[in-house]
Amino acid sequence: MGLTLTEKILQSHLVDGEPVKGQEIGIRIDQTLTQDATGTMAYLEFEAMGVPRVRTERSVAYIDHNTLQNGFENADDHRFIGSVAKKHGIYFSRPGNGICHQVHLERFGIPGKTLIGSDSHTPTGGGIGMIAIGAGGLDVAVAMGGGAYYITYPKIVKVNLTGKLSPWVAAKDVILEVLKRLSVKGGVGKVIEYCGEGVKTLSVPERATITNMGAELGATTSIFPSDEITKQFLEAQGRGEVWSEQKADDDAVYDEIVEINLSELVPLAACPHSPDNVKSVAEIGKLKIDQVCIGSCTNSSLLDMMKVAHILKGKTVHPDVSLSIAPGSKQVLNMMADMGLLSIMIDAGARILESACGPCIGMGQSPNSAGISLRTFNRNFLGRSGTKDGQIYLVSPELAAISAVTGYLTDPREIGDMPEFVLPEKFTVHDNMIALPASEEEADSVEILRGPNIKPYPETAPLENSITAPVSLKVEDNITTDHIMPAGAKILPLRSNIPAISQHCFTVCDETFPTRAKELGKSIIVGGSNYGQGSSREHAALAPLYLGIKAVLVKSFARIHRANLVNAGILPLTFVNESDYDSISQGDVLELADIREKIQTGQTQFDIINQTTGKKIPVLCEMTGRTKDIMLAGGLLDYTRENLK
Ligand code: MIC
Ligand code: SF4
Repeated sequence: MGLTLTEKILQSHLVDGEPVKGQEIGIRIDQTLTQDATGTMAYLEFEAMGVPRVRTERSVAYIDHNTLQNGFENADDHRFIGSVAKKHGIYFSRPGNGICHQVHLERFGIPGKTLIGSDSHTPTGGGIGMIAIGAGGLDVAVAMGGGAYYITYPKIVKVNLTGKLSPWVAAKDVILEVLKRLSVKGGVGKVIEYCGEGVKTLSVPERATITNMGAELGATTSIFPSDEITKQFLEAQGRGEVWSEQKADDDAVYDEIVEINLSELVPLAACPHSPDNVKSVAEIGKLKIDQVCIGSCTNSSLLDMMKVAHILKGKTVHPDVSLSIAPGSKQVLNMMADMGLLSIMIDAGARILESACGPCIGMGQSPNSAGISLRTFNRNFLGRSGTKDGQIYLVSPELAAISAVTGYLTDPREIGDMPEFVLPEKFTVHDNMIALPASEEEADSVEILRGPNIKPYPETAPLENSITAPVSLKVEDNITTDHIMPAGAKILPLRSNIPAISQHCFTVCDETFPTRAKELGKSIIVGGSNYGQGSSREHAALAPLYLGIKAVLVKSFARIHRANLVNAGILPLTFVNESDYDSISQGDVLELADIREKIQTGQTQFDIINQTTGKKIPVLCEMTGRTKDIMLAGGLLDYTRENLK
């Protein structure tokens, strides 16, 4: 029986476990990436492990999220990360060099290799045939130290692409179509592998848009084969030598097959407030807009910018609309300048932003009250834009650009003929904003620069034998990490200070939560299905840890967040009967008797008692050998320290 591409790469990197679907495996990690918003914590954790030099083939630290610097905090974090990188053998992509995923694809990604990154959009690397997975910062720290990365051996979904995109229909519409069909939960436990004749019609940046936003499916990752088109892209980056062909066997067997005829797709938009709330432009109708933002790791490639410039040429942004454009990397911005694209955009009235995440993570450009904003980004969760009642639609750059001109949500096919957009044969390569690490001899003398806002990892303790604690918060289905630990210009600077950032935990849902949880000392959160979807931020586990959360009981978890809870030593429990969710109210006291013993002896299903109502509630707590030991130790940091001894 033939193998899928995913299986080939996973099996060639297998260091622990058996390749059996649903079982935990450990894989060797070739490359890691971090960004600054999760990186400070990841490097504090790496330091705490006491490993002098990274043991990966390539580790890169990017500064792209917190670049607003409206206070000393972000700049201090940048300096800290830069100094850690220099000392410990990590390449450092300086602020201004671009968004981690865009730069990594351009300058570091290698087909057939494994990459984990402390950012949920790390699967962008799947666009060149890597197994690239988003993970918590602590998992990345462990991988930098040479440790394996653990995932559930995934089911594999084949997305069979046929046909060719019609003019002005974009790669973004492909992933929006997949989201429409599979939903934000549809990818959990799965890798999405793109195959079929249609693959050959898509360039690397288009493939990367699709794998990037595959994160919104809840998938472990997404991957395209590495073929002649990948080769050309890498050659144009001056990196042809790292290319290899990567593809599935012809007789590979998949768990599910999704058929997409590219020729049949139409321009789509994800409506507020979920990436899977997808409608066609025709269905949405004539929608007056206030803002357009072009950029983010999903759609900020040179190809995207070429299309946008073509549409804006000789036009003026509509008087009622604000248009911002953030090119994905220094390379993209530089080439836009050389090719004259930048002056077209400036002339049309676009507000050019630095190459960084910017508005995508609420770092500026929040829309007006109840403002309607079209964004080429990947997430439109409630409040993420920084305006609580902002109405965010996720669209392609083509649709965004034409709508900025008309002032209404506009079908880009109205533009008329589409020229062929061809990527340059050679990109401008100048890696002068990537600082190299110190040599091993010099490393000892590199001083780590710590700012006053950088506080250590919160205290953990081994799992108690029994836990009796009240429910401090009950929330609904599809809670995102943006609910649990909001981002934005005010809160992001606190990413390296858990006590301070905890004061914002869950405030989107309930402003009184942080104070209440702290007063209770220890407590439990109850939630619905797909709890913790979205970002990889481990702060969504570390802030609850600091606030005394001992367990989270939900209908189901999103993958990265569940792993982050275990890493933080917080018990992840799921209801055996989802209907029991209704039997618990906020304030009820739950008793988890002999929990340590149960986990130690490998019990995966047991009853907990709602002391307030007297009801017995069966719950699942599935822990494999390694996760069990992590839980008992009080989290991954303690576990790793014990195992490094
Ligand atoms: C995001 O898009 O939500 C982020 C900000 O990039 C996060 C990481 C973070 O919270 O720092 C992600 O996707 O993992
Ligand atoms: Fe940055 Fe937005 Fe991409 Fe996250 S999704 S890495 S915030 S650009």
